[in-house]
Amino acid sequence: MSKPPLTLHLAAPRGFCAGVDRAIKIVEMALTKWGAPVYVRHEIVHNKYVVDDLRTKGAIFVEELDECPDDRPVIFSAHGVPKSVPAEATAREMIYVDATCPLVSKVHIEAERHHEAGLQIVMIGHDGHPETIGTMGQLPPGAVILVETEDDVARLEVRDASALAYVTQTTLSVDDTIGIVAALKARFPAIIGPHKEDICYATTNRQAAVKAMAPDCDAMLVVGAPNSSNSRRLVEVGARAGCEYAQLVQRADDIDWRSLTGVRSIGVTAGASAPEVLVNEVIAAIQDRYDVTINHVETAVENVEFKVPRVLRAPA
Ligand code: 2E4
Ligand code: SF4
Repeated sequence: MSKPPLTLHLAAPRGFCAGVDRAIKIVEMALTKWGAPVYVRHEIVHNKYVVDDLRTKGAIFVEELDECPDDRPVIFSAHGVPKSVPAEATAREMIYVDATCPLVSKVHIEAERHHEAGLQIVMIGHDGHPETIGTMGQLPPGAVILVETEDDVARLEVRDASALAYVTQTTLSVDDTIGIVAALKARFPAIIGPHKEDICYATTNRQAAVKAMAPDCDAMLVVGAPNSSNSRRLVEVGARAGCEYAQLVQRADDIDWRSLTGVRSIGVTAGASAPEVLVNEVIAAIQDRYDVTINHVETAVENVEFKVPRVLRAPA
C-alpha cells in the first residue's frame, strides 16, 4: 500500500542549547576525572534519555545534597541552586562542580546586585521550578517575590514602589512575559530590570522557529520531557500560533497516531534538553507511515558555546 504524502516542517534551531551541552559535558568529564560514582543533584537537564545514559556511565542522581556522601564529587544541575547548597557542600568539604548555565548565573548576579542596591526584587517565573528556587535562593527569604501571571502583578504588595527591580526565569514564554513586564511597569513605573527580560537566546530562538512554522502545520510534535519548562512552552507557542494539534512527546513511542489521522503536514521541534537522537527517532517513525518531504524552517543560526569549569580542564 502506498503511503500518504506529508510535509514535515523541521524547526531550526531546536534541541540542545549551549547550557545543556556544557552541563552534560561537565558530568561526563567529572566521571573521567574522578571515576564513578559521581553524584548529580537533580536531573542534570530535564530529559530521561540523557539522565539514563549518564546513569549507565556511573552518575547517581539525587534530589538533595544530604543524599550524597561527603567523599564523592557532586554536580549541581543546569537549572541552578540556592546559595545554601554550595555553602553546605563547602561546609562538608565536598568536591562540587556547578553546572548552572552561565545565562542562569547571570540572572543570579543581577538579583544580587539589585538586592545590594536596596531594591526589592520581583521574579517572573514558575512556582516550584528548580530555576526559580535557585534564583530566589540567591537572597534571603522575602527579598524576592514571585509572580507567574498578570493577575499576580495586580495583587502584588510591595515594600516600596520606588525601590523595585525584576528578573525572570530564562525559559518563559516570550509573549506571556511581555504582558507581565508591561503590567509591572504600568503598576510600578519606577521598576528597573533588564533591557527586555532574562529569557535566553535559546528559548527565544526555539519559540520564534515554532511561531514561523505553526501556521503551516496541521499538527506539531515537540520532543521534550513533561518537566521541561522550555519544551512545554514550545507546545503552547505552537498552539497559539495557529497549529490545531500540538503535542509534547518524549520519544516516538509517545506519538498518538490516531490524533494525526488525515494530517498533511507535521511540524517537529525539540526543547533545549532533548537530544537529536530522539528527534531522529520521531522523524523515522513519521517516515515509516508517510511519504515524507522535509522542509527546513530555519529562523536563526546559533553559535554559542560555553566553556566547562576550569577544574575539569586541568589534568587530574
Ligand atoms: C537550565 C536552564 O528550565 P527547563 O525546565 O526548561 O530545563 P530543561 O532541563 O528542560 O532545559 C535545559 C535548561 C536548563 C534550560 N534552562
Ligand atoms: Fe542556558 Fe538558555 Fe539553555 Fe537554559 S535554555 S541552559 S538558560 S542556554
